[in-house]
Amino acid sequence: MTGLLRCAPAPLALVCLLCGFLPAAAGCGDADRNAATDGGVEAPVGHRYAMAGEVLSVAEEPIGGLPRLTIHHDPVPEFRDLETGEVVGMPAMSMPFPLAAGLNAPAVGERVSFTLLVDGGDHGGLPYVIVELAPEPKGSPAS
Ligand SMILES: [Cu+2]
Repeated sequence: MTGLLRCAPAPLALVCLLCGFLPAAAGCGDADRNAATDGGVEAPVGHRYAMAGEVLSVAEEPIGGLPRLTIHHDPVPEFRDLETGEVVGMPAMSMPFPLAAGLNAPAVGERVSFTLLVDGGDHGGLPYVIVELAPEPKGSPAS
């Protein structure tokens, strides 16, 4: 299903409305390791970004079976527009993040570093999911 693999513009457009971040949110970027081809066109599958931010809230109820965090994340300058592949960056902002099964939810107020996988799937209604998460040492600079 190569259509899905193409940076999922539709679901990400929805995210745009929610949190203001560009369809680039996921970043069809340098991290494209699962490229597939569709009539000769590169169709990246999953993109990962190393991100960091402060946990603002943890939803009481899972959404779509996944814990849902709100994180104010640091800027991600390498973010790419999902449709054009152009580096557009994503500024610091607060936005919702589903947490992959098996990961422990952090405490509210904690600074965390995390890996965001954007694969256009359905992770509690969002096309991306945190797949790694760890507390960030206090005083470490935004990365
Ligand atoms: Cu964002």
